[in-house]
Amino acid sequence: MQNRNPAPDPYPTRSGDEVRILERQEPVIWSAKGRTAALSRREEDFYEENGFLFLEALFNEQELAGLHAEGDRLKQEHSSDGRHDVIVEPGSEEVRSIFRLHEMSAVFERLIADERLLAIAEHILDDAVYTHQSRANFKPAFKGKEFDWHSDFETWHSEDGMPRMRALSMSITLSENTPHNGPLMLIPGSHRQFVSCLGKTPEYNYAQSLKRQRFGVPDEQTLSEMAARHGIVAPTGPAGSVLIFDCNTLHGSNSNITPWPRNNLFFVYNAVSNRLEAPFCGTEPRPEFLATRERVRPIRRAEAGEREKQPA
Ligand code: 6CS
Ligand code: FE
Repeated sequence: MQNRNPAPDPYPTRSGDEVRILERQEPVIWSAKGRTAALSRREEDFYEENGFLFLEALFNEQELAGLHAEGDRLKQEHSSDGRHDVIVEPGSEEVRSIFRLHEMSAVFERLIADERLLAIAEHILDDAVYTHQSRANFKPAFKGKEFDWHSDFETWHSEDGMPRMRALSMSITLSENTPHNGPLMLIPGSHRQFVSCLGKTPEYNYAQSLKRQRFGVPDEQTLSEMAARHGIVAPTGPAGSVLIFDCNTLHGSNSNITPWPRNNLFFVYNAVSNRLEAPFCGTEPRPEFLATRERVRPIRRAEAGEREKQPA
């Protein structure tokens, strides 16, 4: 598909052999600060400066038990049916990711609309929001493989046509994240710059990139410089914690050779005003299970009553 976006691309990437570092053009927090009960002023400042925020133990044990059961159910139900939205590990049949949680499961659909999460997403993005992508990432004990360094926005911009940095991710931990079981690592402050990456995106890149990402991974020199300047952090904590991070924060994770799985849910909230256009790298759009293009539905608040009526 030719890039039919009329305006010049503010974030060119994967267009050849040139690495460029470009300044971010958008704010990190779109609303006026201090106008939400969902985050304290300190939390807002931290997020703005670092491009992430870790909220420890936001969900209680009972809620967590319900989420666990639902995650296990989906994994069991879909582990061997070869669905295109269920990704297995490179070199084995272990389930690595299950996509489209918000359409596959009423429990996860409600969770995405949970006031504690939605209020933060709407505040930071200052707009109604919809689910751009949702997935469960299972990093099984002993065998779980790594995720290479990347900015999600780099992929969503080039392969999905997301125009601006007006999206964020929330990772809800279903198992304890320890320093050892492959927790998500981030480069704080990296969200302020866009690292334009090498290479040219092949068609159907996603079939490979969801197992092991090769395009959209910054070169080693740039990563070394960014890490030297900002350091690397890996928030750890109990199951039921939430890691919120900006769409352009560089992140990745190591493999898991411990006996403890590292499972989490991953929801991407995008501003409705930031809907997808044609992919900026000129490829065919990725399928809907990876990137919502057609079924854009603003997330409606789950009423407290509604949440209680239905079993978690
Ligand atoms: O493809 C995606 O949308 C996401 N998955 C990977 C492995 N990298 C980019 C982005 O986070
Ligand atoms: Fe990512």
